[in-house]
Amino acid sequence: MNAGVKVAGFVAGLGVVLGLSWAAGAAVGPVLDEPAPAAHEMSGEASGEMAEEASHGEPGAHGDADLLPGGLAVAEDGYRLDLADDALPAGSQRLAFTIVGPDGQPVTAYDVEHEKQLHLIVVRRDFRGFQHVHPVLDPATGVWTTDVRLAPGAWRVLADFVPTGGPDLTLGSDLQVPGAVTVPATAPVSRTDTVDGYTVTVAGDLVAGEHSMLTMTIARDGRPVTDLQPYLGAAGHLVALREGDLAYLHVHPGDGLEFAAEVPSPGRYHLYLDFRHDDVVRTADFVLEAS
Ligand SMILES: [Cu+2]
Repeated sequence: MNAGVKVAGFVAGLGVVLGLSWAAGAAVGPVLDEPAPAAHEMSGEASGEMAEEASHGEPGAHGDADLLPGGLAVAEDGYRLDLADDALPAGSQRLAFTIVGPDGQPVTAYDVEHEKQLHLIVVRRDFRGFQHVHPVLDPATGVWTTDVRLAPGAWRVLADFVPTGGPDLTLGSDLQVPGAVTVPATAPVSRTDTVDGYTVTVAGDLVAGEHSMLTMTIARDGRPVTDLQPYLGAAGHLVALREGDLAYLHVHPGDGLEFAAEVPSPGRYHLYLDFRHDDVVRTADFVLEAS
């Protein structure tokens, strides 16, 4: 995916059309997903999901794979996300965890997807404090560690990974941060975000159960940004979380930056776009309502 090259020549700045495939996190089998990271984004075809599901050898466990997004379960297909701490103090903290495999041992071998062995999302349940980080694995113990910034409240930790020889998984676990919590009002639908002087706008509408197109544009000082740097092998990196249960979707724009968005149900979705410019990765967030 030479997304950076394509972005540099894009007349209207960055036109990122992002594809959302809800089944990707939970139902993509190892066989079809291994040849290229791009396969991750191409799993939205119903027929493909069925084939991938069959490759698990556990069709019953994914009987509703088309409707079941990733990130809702702490364990799946014999793999479990095990946080070292169920609670951490507020502030900058070291977060540690293991992925325990079907044999009861920490998993130490992972496939690289989107340039990383594991993608970790840490976000408070009210969708504040979003962090997309890449923990470091101790290959001897299987312990992953990363630094995160925590404010008081209930947090969700989502790990997106492919154990070598296993399925593509997104597992989620709760993390409590004691302290006085100020509960903000529910964020309204928002199509524009400004971060560090960059104005990021999303166009397009989500329609539940259908392929929808989302187009992102990034501008600074009123001018389109045309020299975005690739990040994780793509022009941008999108995470979507469903309001209510924080069901998780992890996608990157693919070659040509055009994908169809597919969400499983009506309601609000919180989108987080990581983009890289002038050697800094920033995150813009949006709230869309799927009809
Ligand atoms: Cu990542």
